[in-house]
Amino acid sequence: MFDKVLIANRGEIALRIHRACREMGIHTVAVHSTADENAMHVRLADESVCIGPAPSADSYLNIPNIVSAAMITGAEAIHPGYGFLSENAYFAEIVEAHGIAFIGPSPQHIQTMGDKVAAKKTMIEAGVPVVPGSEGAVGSPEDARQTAESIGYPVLIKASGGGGGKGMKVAETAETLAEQINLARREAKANFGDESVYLEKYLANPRHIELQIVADEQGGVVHLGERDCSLQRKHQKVLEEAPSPALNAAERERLGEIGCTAIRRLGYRNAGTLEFLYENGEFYFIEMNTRLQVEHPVSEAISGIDIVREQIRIAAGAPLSFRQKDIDFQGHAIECRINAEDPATFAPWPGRIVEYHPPGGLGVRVDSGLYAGYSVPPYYDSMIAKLIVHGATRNECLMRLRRALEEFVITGVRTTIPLHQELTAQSDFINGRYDIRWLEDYVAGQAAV
Ligand code: MV4
Repeated sequence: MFDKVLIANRGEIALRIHRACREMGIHTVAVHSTADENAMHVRLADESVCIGPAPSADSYLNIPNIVSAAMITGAEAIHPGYGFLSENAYFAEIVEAHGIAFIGPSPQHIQTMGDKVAAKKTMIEAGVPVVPGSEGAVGSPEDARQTAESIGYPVLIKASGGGGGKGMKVAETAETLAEQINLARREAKANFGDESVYLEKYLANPRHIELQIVADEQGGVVHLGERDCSLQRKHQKVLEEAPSPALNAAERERLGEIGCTAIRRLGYRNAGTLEFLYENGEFYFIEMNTRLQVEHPVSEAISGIDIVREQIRIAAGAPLSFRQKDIDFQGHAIECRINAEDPATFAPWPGRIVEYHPPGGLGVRVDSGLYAGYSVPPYYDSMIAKLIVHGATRNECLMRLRRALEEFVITGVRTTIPLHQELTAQSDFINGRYDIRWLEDYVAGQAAV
């Protein structure tokens, strides 16, 4: 096992990784920008190295500085967390070229899944159902027109280099296809430096359901169940739950089978997430995330598995410490992402935390680097805490969540806690009746009142 791990991230996830390391007897190295010298994970880590000024491009994305920090401190492995360099194949390659273990998949798998056209092709070959669409990137306007005709309108135009919803355009009819493709190409070129796009049948009201998997170097592959991540606003997840209230036992079983079979065929290692759209009882693969995700704690809650611990073990060459049959899914879990934002307008609200009183009690977990007196810097993502609640049933979980939200005190900045209180009181949410459009519609409705 490693003796020392460098944590190439900040905020709650840096703290989360530190905690897993500590429990494994592993020393930690925190790296931080000048804006984060007072961060909780920096205080707790065994060592810390300043890697640059506040802007991410100069610090958390600064590969030479991060690799140098690992070399100087003698770290044997780097955990990239999520965001920043976590899905940068070049970073993974550089890290490995310096004799340091990258706690994640191989650079090749990161590369393939980062190219959405290649990812889809790979998944088709691995027997995974995908959204009907073009075979690879579209060519000439005539080729696109024919493909769209055979898929049927409306069609969605997606960027090969995209993901996360950037550069998507809908063509309702043949008349607007060429124009929408041009718009999508221009956006794709500007955002990803790659103007290739592909077409998919546009699904009107799907749910977003993703499968968490972990895989070791010895061919062990286990899924930790699905998460329903349909409650999103502007492609930012707001609340996630596991299991999905939309699936029955047979559908759940089928999803697990599809996912594990594919991961085995791919020879993928470490933690990963297969993203699907789910509509009318069918799953359609859209993308794969080759990193630890923000919402991983809901899977930990229902499976009892420490995903970060497994990631570290896998990177050190150890086999998974369990098989699929050892996983005994228990109850229901919900995560609320708490952002330093105005709860109505979502305007970022950085500033100094005056009071901080997180909720506690049975089945309540708070992942956060906050403390009274801490200043939320304006340079990074506005998520400041995650509240994860676990209960024997969805109803118990929901009652517990409302109780925990009521206890949560954060003053000095505005937060999205009131939004979660409203959301968890809505009958559609209570009944599990929501799709990927629901939250956006709800927010628009509230703004109109
Ligand atoms: C789609 C879709 C409808 N039909 N693909 C958005 C982000 C990217 N990961 C994929 N996305 C979508 N792909 C087809 N063929 C609708 C979305 C989508 C969405 C997906 C998941 C969660 C929230 C969403 C919000 C808007 C659009």
